[in-house]
Formats: sequence, C-alpha cells, structure tokens
Amino acid sequence: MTVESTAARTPRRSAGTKAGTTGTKRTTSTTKKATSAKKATGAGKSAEPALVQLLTPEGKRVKNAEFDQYVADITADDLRGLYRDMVLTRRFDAEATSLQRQGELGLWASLLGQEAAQIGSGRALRDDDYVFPTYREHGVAWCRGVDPTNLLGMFRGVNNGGWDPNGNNFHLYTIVIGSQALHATGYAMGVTKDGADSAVIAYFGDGASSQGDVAEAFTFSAVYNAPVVFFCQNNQWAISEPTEKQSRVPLYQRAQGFGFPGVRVDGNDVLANLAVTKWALERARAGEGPTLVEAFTYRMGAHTTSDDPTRYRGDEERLAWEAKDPILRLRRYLEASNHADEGFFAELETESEALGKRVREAVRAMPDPDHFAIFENVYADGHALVDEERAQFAAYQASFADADGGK
Ligand SMILES: Cc1ncc(C[n+]2csc(CCOP(=O)(O)OP(=O)(O)O)c2C)c(N)n1
Ligand SMILES: [Mg+2]
Repeated sequence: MTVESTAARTPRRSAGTKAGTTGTKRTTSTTKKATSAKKATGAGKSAEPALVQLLTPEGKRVKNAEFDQYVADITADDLRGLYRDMVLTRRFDAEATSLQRQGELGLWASLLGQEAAQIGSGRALRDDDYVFPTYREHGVAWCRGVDPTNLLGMFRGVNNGGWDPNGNNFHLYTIVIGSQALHATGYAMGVTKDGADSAVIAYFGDGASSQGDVAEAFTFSAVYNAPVVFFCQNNQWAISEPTEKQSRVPLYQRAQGFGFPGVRVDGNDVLANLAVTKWALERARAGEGPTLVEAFTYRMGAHTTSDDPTRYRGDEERLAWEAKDPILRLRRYLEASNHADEGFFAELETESEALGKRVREAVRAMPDPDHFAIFENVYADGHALVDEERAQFAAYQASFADADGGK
C-alpha cells in the first residue's frame, strides 16, 4: 500500500495510535478479495495514518496489493467517463455558485475539491443501492442520474427537495448534520429484513462525525450487522472548525471502537475512492456489516456562499491542496497513458458550457410556488390549527396589499 502524508495540517495523534482497525468477527461469506483488502485496514506500524492511493497527484498509477483488484477491469472508456463526470460536476457547481452571486439562488454549498471522493464512490454503487446524502453531494447525485437542475430548487427556495428519492435511490439532501447516518442505518436494517443483497451508503462530513446521531448509527449498524457504508468526506473543515477540533485520532480509527473496519483513502484520487468503496459495498453485500471510509480531501471553497473562509484559514493550505487537484491528476494520467486526446478534452469543454447554459436557463425559469401550498401537506385530512395558521398567513399577505395602496 502506498502511504502518503497528504495532510497539510497533520491531525494531532495520541501516542500508540495504530493505523486501521479490527474487523468484524461475524464474517459470513468473506470473499478472498475482501479478506485481503481487510489487511489494508489493519494495524500499521507507521507513525502516519495509512492512506490508500492508486493515482499520485502527478497522475502516476501506483500499485496497491489490496485494492488494485477492485479496478482491475477498468477500461480507457471508463477512465474518460470518470473524468467527464468530475469535469461536468465541477462546471455545474461553478454555475450554481455564480447563480447565487447573481441573486438567483439563496444559498449554495460548493463541492469544489471533493469531485473525486464523490464520483469515485458514486460510480461504485449499483442501481439498487440506496444513498443518504448531506447537502453537498452534487457529484453523487450526478452519478445517480438526478438531473442537476433538480438540486437547485431547494437552494432557490421554490421547493423542499426537488426530486423523488425513490426515482434514483438517492434520498433528499439533509441539512441536520449527521442525522442521515441513522436514516441509512435503519434503511440498511430493513434491506436485511427484506432479504435483499443491496447496500446503503451514508455520506457525512468530518464535523458530523462528532454528532451523537453518527455514533448511534455506528453502534446500531455494528450490532445489527447492517449493510451500510459510512462515507465520511474529511474536507478538513466544519465551517470554521478544523478537524483537530473533532477528534484526537484520525477519523477512520473511530470505527475500531464500534467493531467494524475503517480505512482512510486519498479523497482526491478517483480510482482509489472507486476501489475502496467497491470493497466496502462488497463487504456489506456479503453480510459482513458496516465499514467506515474516510476520504481525506479538502474543501477548496467556502463552506457555503454565506461563508468567508479568509477569516479563519490562510492561503498556504489551499495552495498545498490545489497541487493535489482531483481533476488535474486524472487528466495527467489520461494524457500520459494516451487514453484521451485533445479532441476529447475540447469536446468536453463544449459539453460543460452547454450544461452551464442549461442549468442557468432552468433556474431562471423555475416558477415561484403557490405561497399557500405549504399548508396542504401537513395532515392528510386537514387540521383546525393548520386552518388557523393558513388564515393568519392570508391576513399577513393581505397586509402588504394595504401598504401598497391596495394594489
Ligand atoms: C444538528 C446540526 N447542528 C449544526 C448545524 C449547522 N451546520 C451546518 S453545516 C455544519 C458543519 C458541517 O461540517 P462537516 O460535517 O464537516 O460537513 P461539510 O460542511 O464540511 O461538508 C454545521 C455545524 C446543522 N445544520 N445541524
Ligand atoms: Mg467538513
């Protein structure tokens, strides 16, 4: 396994901390692949946490005895596909940020820098798997086939979600930090009761890892051997709080105390994220229970468009992470291995611009909702209190008409 310290700020570690963790004992159908990969999460002697990496920041493919097998069948076409996914996701994200700045959206949470973690893990999923995202999983939504324009209604304030979760097995964005880890665990327990072999994945951040909901999800999923993957994007910041304020040990080691494996992957390496997530999903399908994946990455932009990161972090670490850009490293690999030519990159550029235009036009055309619609979905058969609130709201609305001379 290649171990590279990508930490711009090395997490504070307690003495004697080992990289990796113990696995679950309740292995029912351990495949050879899974057994061997589990070693990658085992105790290491190095002082730095182990980091699974298949592509270096320079775009060089490095061998990995445990995880290569999960991307062994990847074709040049697949690699170009991963690149395309990342480029289009970044373009969509940039458009959304601009739309917020132009007053078309109330807020936007950018995924800039986290494309590899999201596309790699998103492309590891099967259609029948179920995803529980935070509010930043635009790349995963893309992989699930959710139209990007549907992600923007909530941020424009014209709907409460914008897509049918069961249409793409992609749950609605969740703002209550960490709560979706419990939703995912409950869903995964249900999958087992149904006798299905699909898996569930819960996305959350480094900050969320401190939430009680996440700890409870870890406990329940371990005890009930639920087929769930906890995919933690450690982007180094929870708004203005650095990861050092979340944990005294590397986050992936948290899993050890709950009795399931944890692994740290280079979050900016799309191949490594694909391989590690496939491994974790395979474990879930094989009845081996939960896995914690810590994708070690970086939030290149602000927490949201309401945040100004220059108030709490310097340029130095951003520049260090820019050198590890996920898109650039795959481009370097594609070019060096002659898997893509200039024509491919030029065509993608045209496609990106077309996506930006489509998103812009779709957002501007979104109709304002009926202001009274919110009262319709509270109770199936209506309720006196809701009627009272509707009447109050109607009076409030009417007061504006009075102020405006009855217009
Ligand atoms: C239960 C709860 N507490 C606080 C907040 C406010 N809040 C919104 S985002 C955030 C930080 C989350 O950080 P992290 O989990 O690292 O995810 P990231 O935003 O970095 O992707 C907080 C505290 C919230 N939404 N929900
Ligand atoms: Mg974070």
